[in-house]
Amino acid sequence: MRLDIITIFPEYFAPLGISLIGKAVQRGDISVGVHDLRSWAHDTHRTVDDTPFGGGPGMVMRPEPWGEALDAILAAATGAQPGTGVVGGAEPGPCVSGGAEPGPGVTRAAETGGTGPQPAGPQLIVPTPAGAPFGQAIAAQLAEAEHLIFACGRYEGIDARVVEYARSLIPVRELSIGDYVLPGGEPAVLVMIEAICRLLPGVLGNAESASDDSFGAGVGAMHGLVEGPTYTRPRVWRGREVPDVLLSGNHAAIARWRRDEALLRTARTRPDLAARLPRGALSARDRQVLSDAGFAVMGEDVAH
Ligand code: JAH
Repeated sequence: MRLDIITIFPEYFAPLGISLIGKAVQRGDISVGVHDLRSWAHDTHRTVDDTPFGGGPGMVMRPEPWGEALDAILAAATGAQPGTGVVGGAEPGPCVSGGAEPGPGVTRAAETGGTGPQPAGPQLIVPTPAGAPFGQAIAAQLAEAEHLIFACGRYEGIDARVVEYARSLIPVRELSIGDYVLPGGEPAVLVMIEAICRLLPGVLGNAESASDDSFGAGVGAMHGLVEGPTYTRPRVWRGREVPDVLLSGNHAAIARWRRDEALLRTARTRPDLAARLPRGALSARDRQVLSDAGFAVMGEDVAH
């Protein structure tokens, strides 16, 4: 997988050089380019912002550097192999300005919604509080992508014509990681890259961990539920014991206990998720567990 990030703070992405992603980059499973937007600002102060048309507070990112940045990255993607990833470092290669002619593979205007297969070639991801919610399902879709380009906005956002222009070249997704405003898109991009890359084959190390965790990738017993508690040694710590069932060796009982805990925790802390559980997701036993704990269970009084 190829990742390109456009930002005015390239140093922000130093963490991509460590841990699971750092190792995947070293192996060559992922290549990362971090690009300073100011490389494509040509005035003496390398200005990337300007006052908003129509008035209002703050500043807006100017479209020209963004257009050149996208053209250059798309040209590099379709021409020779992209240069070696630059993590937390300087701008790779010379700035291509003007007529970067997108070649085959970047001229589709198709939108990437829904759950279908990922388009070949690059797509643009723009973090914004106005975007569609980024969740595990979208992370799993994007883990199938060939090339993701992330555009980090700052200030009051990027001139709207940039996304419009990008959509004329490649699929674009505006995504939100939650209902809060950040000073810029950088933290959201790190979050999305971590969530996507841990799903890549070989990146996590333990193939089971990704499918059985909270929001497990659409399969598995815990789909749609958050995880219950986990324990390791020592069996007794500061007077607190690990639940006996986990030491019983009875795998069916352990699985049932874990499901009970996941159901109760989901009902307690994520009523929004509990309400969205699809019809048929809860067994009679599941319903009993929830109603014993005092939760109203939809459909429990419905005769079939
Ligand atoms: C803020 C550009 N969903 C979280 C999120 C994502 C992006 C931004 N804020 C919050 C943001 C300023 C400029 C993007």
